[in-house]
Amino acid sequence: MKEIQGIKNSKEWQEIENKYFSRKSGELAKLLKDIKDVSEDLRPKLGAMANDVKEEISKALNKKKADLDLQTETNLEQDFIDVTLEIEKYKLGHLHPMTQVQSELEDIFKSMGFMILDGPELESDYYNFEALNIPSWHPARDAQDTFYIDPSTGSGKDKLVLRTHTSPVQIRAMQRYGAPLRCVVPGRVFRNEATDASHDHTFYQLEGLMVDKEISIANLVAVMKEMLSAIFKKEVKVRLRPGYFPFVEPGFELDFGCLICGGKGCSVCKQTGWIEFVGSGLVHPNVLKSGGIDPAKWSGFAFGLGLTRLVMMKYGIDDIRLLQSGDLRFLNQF
Ligand code: FA5
Repeated sequence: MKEIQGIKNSKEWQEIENKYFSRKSGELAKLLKDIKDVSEDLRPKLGAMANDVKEEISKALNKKKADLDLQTETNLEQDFIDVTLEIEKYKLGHLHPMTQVQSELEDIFKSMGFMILDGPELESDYYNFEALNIPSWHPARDAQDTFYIDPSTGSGKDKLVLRTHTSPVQIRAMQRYGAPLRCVVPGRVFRNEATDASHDHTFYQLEGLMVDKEISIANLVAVMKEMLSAIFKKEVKVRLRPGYFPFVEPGFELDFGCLICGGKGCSVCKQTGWIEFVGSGLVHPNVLKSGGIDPAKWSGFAFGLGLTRLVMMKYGIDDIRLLQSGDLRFLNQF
């Protein structure tokens, strides 16, 4: 009885109840088992006593349990928490505007049957230049001021570069999937640029490649138009002009009418009213060969668009460097 009086919580209550009432090891079970060993004339008396004791303990335990339950209820009342009260909400972040536009573009190209591919940012000189018809002596190398990596850090044979464009993935894709082929490759590229409002040293491009039978410039223009109207959902002025890239023939540059100044001239378009947006053209036969595809049977178009500049035009961002700045006052606006 003293033990039961001393119980302070339901855990202790359970321990005491086990101690006496456990079927296997409880004190009462042991006691009742031992009764069969006493002499026959004592047995009924002892049996009756044991039952009385059992009942008394059981009653005391039940009473204690009722007291404890009551106490718990009182505690609950004292510790009342209003779960319907407003709590401070977690501040959720959101996707970077670059990522948002990239996903939108991926959806548009997927709907036209293009695969989305990826390639290494640390690329070999071979894939970044040689395989794209730009040998080491070619003046076109000067157009993409390159971060070369110390050759002693590479595997030795191949010079490594931070890729200057997403075009090396054209070769990787052709080697891997052969023809026919439709893919786009969004990704980060690097150039040793003197930065300004429309040039950064680290920016994003989206490469496109389609290889099939009798591909022409008409296919290229159709895909460009489809993409631009899906992304801007409004009329955007574009102009196509001849452009030189050793990996296409013929080659074109496509420009936007600057949406920051409406074509009047500003620091983003360098007062010209136009922004260089995409390099493109029909894939050069040498490039198809590097990719293991027979140029006598297949032809293709390719383009490399400035994803970062597209984001600038879509949202009216007047300095490209804001996009990589990590400045929350800027990022929270999207
Ligand atoms: C290339 O990089 C070619 N690989 C594109 C290409 C692909 C041509 C397939 C033909 C076929 P270019 O250097 O012009 O081309 O860059 C392509 C686009 O990237 C430019 O039109 C521009 O929108 C963007 N761009 C270039 N340099 C920068 C820079 N420093 N900062 C931001 N965007 C840039």
